[in-house]
Amino acid sequence: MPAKHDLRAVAARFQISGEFQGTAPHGSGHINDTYAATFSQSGNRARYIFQRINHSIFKNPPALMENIERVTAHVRRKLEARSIDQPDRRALTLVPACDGRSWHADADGNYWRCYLFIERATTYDQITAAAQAREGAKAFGLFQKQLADLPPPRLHETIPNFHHSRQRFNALRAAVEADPCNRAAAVKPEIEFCLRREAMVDVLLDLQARGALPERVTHNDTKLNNVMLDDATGEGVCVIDLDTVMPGLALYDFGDMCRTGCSPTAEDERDLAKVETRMDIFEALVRGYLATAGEFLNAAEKDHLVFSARLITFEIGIRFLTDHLLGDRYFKIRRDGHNADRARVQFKMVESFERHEAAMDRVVRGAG
Ligand code: ADP
Ligand code: GN1
Ligand code: MG
Repeated sequence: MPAKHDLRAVAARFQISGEFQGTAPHGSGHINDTYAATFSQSGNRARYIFQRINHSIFKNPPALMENIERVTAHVRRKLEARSIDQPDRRALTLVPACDGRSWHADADGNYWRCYLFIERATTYDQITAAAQAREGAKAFGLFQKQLADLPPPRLHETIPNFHHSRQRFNALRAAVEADPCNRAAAVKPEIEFCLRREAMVDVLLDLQARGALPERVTHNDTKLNNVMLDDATGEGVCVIDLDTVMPGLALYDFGDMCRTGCSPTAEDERDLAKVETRMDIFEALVRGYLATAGEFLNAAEKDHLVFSARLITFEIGIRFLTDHLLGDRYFKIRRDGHNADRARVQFKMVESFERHEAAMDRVVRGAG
């Protein structure tokens, strides 16, 4: 696929030595445009990641980049203080633009950033082994732990109320009522599935309002393809996709790991018969996450790990369904009905988590 943008010109605006050799779209994210670019530097090949920030979703890219600068520098300082090896592979490293900023705005109003490419590590849209789940969850838990003492000020909310499940539910209801693309009738069973489960959306928000669940610095987009696993050791080496790192609940992060890890399928699988909870993966996620986050989570957080899997899966399903009804304006799609397919997978997983609730509770008790 040819690049949509002039990446050579973009790359020239960053502090990179050597000769630009080429670029290609990279990864399978739904939000940003990501490219890998290759440079020749004194005869060696070096790769960089260039990303065009989706500014229709992230309304204030400079504020978002300020968050990422602070977060990556904080993690980096921690790694260096402990003399952890290969800090360049364990935290994203921003490459500065020629003017010293961490981003470049082009003439078309696009915002670009550049990271060192993390070599010899891979992200997986579908995980196939419990060890991958354990390592991914361990890395996300460590990430929360590393950011627990991020000095003030509070991070910018790059998307306000991102995980406000009540607002997400109300947005679905509004989309059903407006039905601008006349799609509601064809997804009536999916809409009814959501309406029957309305009570779920207030549970964590109420606990937070009562002070039982603390606000923390969280990642907020912990699908398992947002952590790079080392090709040689399998270790969760680096947490990536930091656009939504901001104040949130730890449970949102754990829930999204379960959403993306527990089903053996991709999140857009069309054969719903294959969508089921893998209990060995759930156990690996719990054990991996508690290995790094267990020491700071409070009792209410631990008590709601199982619930968070159901809630976040439901919430993301609601978002896919809402986007389908509104004409696919948010998530990138690659086929007609893609967002409806994604929503159906989430709802199938919600049902599966409901059926497995007792077994999942036993796993958490056994791991605690
Ligand atoms: P999106 O928000 O669109 O999901 P990501 O930041 O997750 O964008 O990047 C998309 C993909 O690009 C990732 O899944 C990963 O495979 C790859 N990627 C991102 N950053 C790096 C990096 N620094 N080194 C290597 N690969 C990366
Ligand atoms: C998006 O950026 P990406 O593709 O990792 C989305 C997440 C959803 C996810 C569903 C900023 O994540 O919230 O859970 O798709 N990110 C944003 O796959 O909306
Ligand atoms: Mg991503």
